[in-house]
Amino acid sequence: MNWRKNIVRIKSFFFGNKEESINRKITRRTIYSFLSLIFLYSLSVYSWKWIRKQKSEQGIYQPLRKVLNSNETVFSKIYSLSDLVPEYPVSQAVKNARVNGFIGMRSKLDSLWQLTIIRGSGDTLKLTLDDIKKLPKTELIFDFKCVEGWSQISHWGGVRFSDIAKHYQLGTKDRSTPDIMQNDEELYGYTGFYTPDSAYYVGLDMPSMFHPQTLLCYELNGKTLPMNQGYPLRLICPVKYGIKSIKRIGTIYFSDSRPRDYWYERGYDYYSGL
Ligand SMILES: Nc1nc2c(c(=O)[nH]1)N[C@H]1C(S)=C(S)[C@@H](COP(=O)(O)O)O[C@H]1N2
Ligand SMILES: [Mo]
Repeated sequence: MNWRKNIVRIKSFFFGNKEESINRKITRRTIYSFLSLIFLYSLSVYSWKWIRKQKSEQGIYQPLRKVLNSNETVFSKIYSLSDLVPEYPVSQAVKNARVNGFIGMRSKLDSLWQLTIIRGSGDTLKLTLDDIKKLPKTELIFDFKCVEGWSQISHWGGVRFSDIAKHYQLGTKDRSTPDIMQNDEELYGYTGFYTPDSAYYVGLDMPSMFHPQTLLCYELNGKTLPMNQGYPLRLICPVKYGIKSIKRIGTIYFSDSRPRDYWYERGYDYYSGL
């Protein structure tokens, strides 16, 4: 047999030829689909095994963490301070807002609670609830979204974070009045929060903190914030999933690196933008 004939045979084995019978054609294609099935299956098993062998970073395997981080790059690029989340009429807000998450809220609240704001090293500001209530009140009725998959329209009242920050010169390294629109060089990159017992903690990027609808809230449905909704003061950041809206704030601080974040350390997206 000469080599030419062999090549023709091999070729028709893989790709068929004009005289091929229907039966042979079917057999050939069955073998193909079988082989590709086995190939794709092994590929997915091997890639999952490979991912599992990688180092884990903040509660999640590194390759998956990379996916979350690149999501962050895209989302923070399209984020705009002037894009407001939709607001609703009061009639659409739920009367009994759902309570979700009790981390950092199990201990008894100190009756002498004050908000601690660490402006920079050695410069700490303490505010009472009355101090905070002296600033202009802002209300927000919006669709609150939790990563667990539920959402509801709820009605909050409090002070814009940007109003507090401007009034008390917060978030800048030189303690000047912050101005996010001016691409402020003096502005820290992040704001961090802790509950008084430090059990729950979050970190948010400054553009989200200075969003005009980001509030430090002391009211729900026009009344004092209930204990399980974060009394005396909670964050409502409507451009983020609910995980970032920390209830019962104890301490606020600023930093250029990402502050610790409870759910980030357990494998969630740090940015958690909507
Ligand atoms: N201190 C504290 N804040 C928290 C949580 C928590 O467990 N502890 N859970 C978060 C999550 S996951 C959500 S969805 C919202 C829920 O707020 P709600 O209880 O007012 O519905 O609070 C956030 N803030
Ligand atoms: Mo949540």
